[in-house]
Amino acid sequence: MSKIPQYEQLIREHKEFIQIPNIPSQQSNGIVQRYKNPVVTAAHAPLHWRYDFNSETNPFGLERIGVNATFNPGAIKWNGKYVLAVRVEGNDRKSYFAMTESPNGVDNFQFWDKPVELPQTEEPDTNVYDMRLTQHEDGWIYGIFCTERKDKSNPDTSAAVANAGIVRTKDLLNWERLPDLISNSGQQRNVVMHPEFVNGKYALYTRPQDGFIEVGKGGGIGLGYILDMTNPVLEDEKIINHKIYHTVYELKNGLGPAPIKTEKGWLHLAHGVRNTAGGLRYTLYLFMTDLQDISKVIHQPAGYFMAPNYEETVGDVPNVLFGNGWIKDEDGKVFIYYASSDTRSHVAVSSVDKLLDYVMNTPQDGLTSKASVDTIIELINRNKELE
Ligand code: M1P
Repeated sequence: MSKIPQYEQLIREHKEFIQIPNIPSQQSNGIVQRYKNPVVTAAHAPLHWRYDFNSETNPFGLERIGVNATFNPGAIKWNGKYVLAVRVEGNDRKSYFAMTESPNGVDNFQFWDKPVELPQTEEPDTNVYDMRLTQHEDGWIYGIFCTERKDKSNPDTSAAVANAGIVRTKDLLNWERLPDLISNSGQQRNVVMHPEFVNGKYALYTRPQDGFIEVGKGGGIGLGYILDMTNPVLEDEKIINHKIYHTVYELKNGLGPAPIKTEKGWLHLAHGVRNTAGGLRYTLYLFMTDLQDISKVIHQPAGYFMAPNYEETVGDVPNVLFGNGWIKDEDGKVFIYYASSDTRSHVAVSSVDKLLDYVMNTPQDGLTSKASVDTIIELINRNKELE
């Protein structure tokens, strides 16, 4: 048996591509430092997932199984490596999870040998995406993701039901599937586990919606509690961070990854969505909740801290930044992993100190143009006192 003639060249070029060093991009607002290249793209997907290397069964050396996009990664520091649980989407539109790791968090991301083989419940998932990883104090690493299935009660071929699928692991290799979330909402996406027990219970952030696409009356970031993750019945779900008219989270408001604990409060990364003539616009924003009462928002700067830049607006679903993974290093550095336009994954680097300063000292949204101008005038006057 011989390998396809292109084999050596494909392998060499793929290796060279993965090893391209990443460098900080030139512009920075001081809050985060973006990097020039995306960290994970479809071209990073291993060749042995895509090509049949046997020249007898693949005489033309064609790519057999295409990868369309690599986005919305969950993130965790594991054995000293920066590990992402990437949403890999095939040309067939199905998403699956695959782990990829980097030695430094900004480049050289290499996929593990095989994609995650996700155990199924009695009702198989049609599509899975957007895993949030939480290293919980109970000793497990939980992965909570969206499981999507056809809405059998609706004849429309695109009618779907979204719920939170739950897995847990101790090594990121062997995953135990738990039952899907049991909640009062018809649609649950963007479910994230808090890393600590709250009054002996698991705490989960949610984003209930009335319909798969339509948000309806529901929405905003919810918080509820579960006694036993093997029977995940969500209790006391309440919205702690609402959708608000004429803000960046007017249409949808959902949490990204599990919050980072700081001495000032729990730091949250979230996405806000608004509608425009050009479709939905997803931006990233930050807020902080109280260390003792995690349902209490204590700081929320106005608007976004990251929105799609020109290059990031281009992709399968334009004008989207989505972030569901970040890693805090021991020295306080924070690696924010986010995806642009449902196409590729990026990193932006900051620090706990900078993010705290941003969250605690940026004016909040006054909700009117007049209030925004008043805030600017107040800053101008303070600056003039320095002259
Ligand atoms: O296309 C933008 C996003 O749409 C969905 O997210 P949400 O439920 O927050 O609206 C998901 O498909 C997400 O993966 C995607 O990035």
